[in-house]
Amino acid sequence: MLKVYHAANTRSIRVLWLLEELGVPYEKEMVEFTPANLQSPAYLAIHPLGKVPAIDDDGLVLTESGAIVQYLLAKHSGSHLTPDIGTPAYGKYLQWLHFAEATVMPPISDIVRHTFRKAKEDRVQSVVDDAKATLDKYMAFLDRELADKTFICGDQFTAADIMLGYDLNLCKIIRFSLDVYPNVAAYFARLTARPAFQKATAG
Ligand SMILES: N[C@@H](CCC(=O)N[C@@H](CS)C(=O)NCC(=O)O)C(=O)O
Repeated sequence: MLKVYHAANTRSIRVLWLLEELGVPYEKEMVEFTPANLQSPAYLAIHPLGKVPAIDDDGLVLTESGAIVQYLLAKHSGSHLTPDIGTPAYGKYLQWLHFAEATVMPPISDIVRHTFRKAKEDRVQSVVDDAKATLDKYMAFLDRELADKTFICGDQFTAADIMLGYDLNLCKIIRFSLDVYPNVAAYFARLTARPAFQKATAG
């Protein structure tokens, strides 16, 4: 059975959320999210960089949450979670799917590292301040984009919402308030109301 290496609050939520939306059975392998465990020989044999998520699909080990999402969609008839391949809408969908990891996550990661993960003496406040200013710019952009949309690609819920929804959930966890971006806040509320999101974030 498909195995998902998961740790609470991490990008592996994207994989669990997608699998819940697809109704594909999986086995959840909890990963202790400590440097000692992530960098242990046993875990590095699964993810050579010591990160989550990773999946093991009958011996095929994949890392990179976005790639895992695209692989699982292709393998498990996830066409209801993407626009039709090859259409302009599909191009926009890919843009948003990758925007979530490639653009939005770096400032969030900076805030996480310099607020929680690094030793107190290694935290740099100016990194946090810069990251918050960058994130504000991205959220304001997202707010304009969502002004007349239910989901990021329009009326259809897609896997790009799963990728982005994780980012917004992390904003909540790090107390980066979404209240000043009303369209983003309403969008996030729509996403968190989904049973699949609730199952994926339950533990
Ligand atoms: N681009 C990768 C990033 C993976 C990543 O950085 N995961 C974080 C958790 S959300 C992690 O494992 N961090 C632990 C570390 O870097 O030591 C992906 O999307 O899968």
